[in-house]
Amino acid sequence: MYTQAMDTMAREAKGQVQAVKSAEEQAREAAFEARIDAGEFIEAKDWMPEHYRKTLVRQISQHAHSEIVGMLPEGNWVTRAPTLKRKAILLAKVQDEGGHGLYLYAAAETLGVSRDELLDALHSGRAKYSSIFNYPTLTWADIGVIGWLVDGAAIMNQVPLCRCSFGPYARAIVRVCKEESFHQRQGFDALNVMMTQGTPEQRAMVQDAVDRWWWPSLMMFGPPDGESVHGAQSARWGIKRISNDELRQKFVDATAEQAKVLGVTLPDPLLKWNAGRGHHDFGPIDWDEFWRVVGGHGPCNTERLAARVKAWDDGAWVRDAALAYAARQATREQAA
Ligand code: FAQ
Repeated sequence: MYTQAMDTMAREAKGQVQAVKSAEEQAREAAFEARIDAGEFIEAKDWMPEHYRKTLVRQISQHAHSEIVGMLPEGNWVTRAPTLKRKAILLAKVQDEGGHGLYLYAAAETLGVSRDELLDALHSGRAKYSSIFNYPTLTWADIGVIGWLVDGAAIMNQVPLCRCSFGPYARAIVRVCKEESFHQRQGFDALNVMMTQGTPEQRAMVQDAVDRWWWPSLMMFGPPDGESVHGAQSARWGIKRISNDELRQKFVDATAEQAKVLGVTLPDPLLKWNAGRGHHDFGPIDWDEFWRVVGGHGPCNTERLAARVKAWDDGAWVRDAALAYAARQATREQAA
C-alpha cells in the first residue's frame, strides 16, 4: 500500500495523475474549462491552471527563439543579394523576423516570466528552437526556398494559432501571419524569376535548394501525432487547433501544386495524389535526423547558438546604458 502511494506521488510529480484538489480549486478549474469550451479568450490576468501557463511559456518562447535564430541563415545573405531590390527585400524580411521575436517575447512575459530568463534558457541550450534553422544556406536559391517552403510551413502552422485560446499569443500571431504571408510570396517570386528568366545553372541551383530543404520543412510541424507529447492536451485547451500530422498534410497538398507551377521536382518518389483520400501520399520522414537536430547535433546548431550568445554579449553595453539612463530619469522624476 505504501509503495502504491509513493508511486502515485511520483506520477503526480510527472503530471501523469492529478493531485487531490480542494473544492475551490476544482470549481476554478471547471470554470476555466467551461470558458475554453465556450471559445473565450483567456487573458494574462485571468486565473489559469499552472500546466496551461507552463505549456504556453514553453511554446511561445520556443516560437520567439525560432524567430530570432531564424534571422541568422538569411542574414548570412544580406551582403550577397544579387540586386539592390532583392537586398532591400531581404533586409526588410530579416527585420520582420526580429519584430516577430519581440511580439512573442512580450506575449510570453505576460505569463510572469522575464525576457532575461527566457534568453538565458536559449543561450544555455536548455530551450528549443525550430529544427529548420540548423541547416546551412549555401546559395542565393536557398533564400528563395526559405521564403517559399519555410515561411510557407510557418504560415500553415501559425494561421490556426490566430485562434489560440490565450489572447496575447493569438493577437501577436495575427500580426506575424500578415508579414509571413509577404515573406512566402517574395520567396516564391524570387524562385519564379530564376526558373523562368534564369540560366540553366540558376535553375539547377533552385532544384538543389529544393532538394535540401524539402524534408527539413516537413519536420517543422513536429513529430507524428502518436509521438507528440503535448499535442492532445494543447488541443484540449485550444492552444493547438490542428494536429502536427494534419498540418503537415495540408502543407504537402499546397506545395505539391506550387512546385508544378515553379517547374521544380519535390525530392520524394512516393509523392502522389491519392484521389481516394483527397490528399497527396508522401514518403517516410527521417525522424532519426529530426531528433538528432532537435538534440543539438544538426549541421549548424553550434554555429547558431554561438552567434546568438555573441550578439547578446556584444549588446551588453547597450543594455547597461539603457538601464543607467532609465535609473537617472527615475531619480530626476523623483526629485522634481
Ligand atoms: N523543432 O509534443 P510536440 C518560423 C519539440 S517560426 C524543434 O508535438 P508541441 C518563422 C517540441 O518543442 C518556426 N523542436 O510539441 C521564420 C517538444 O519538445 P519540448 C517555429 C520541435 O509544442 C521563418 C517535442 O518536440 N514555429 O519559421 C519541433 O505540441 C523563416 C515534442 O513535440 C513555432 O514555434 C521542431 N520543428 O508542437 C523565421 C510555432 N517540433 O518542448 C525566420 C508554434 C516539435 O517538450 C525565417 N509552435 N519539437 O522539450 C507550435 O506550433 C508547436 O510548438 C510545434 C510543436 C508544432 C512546433
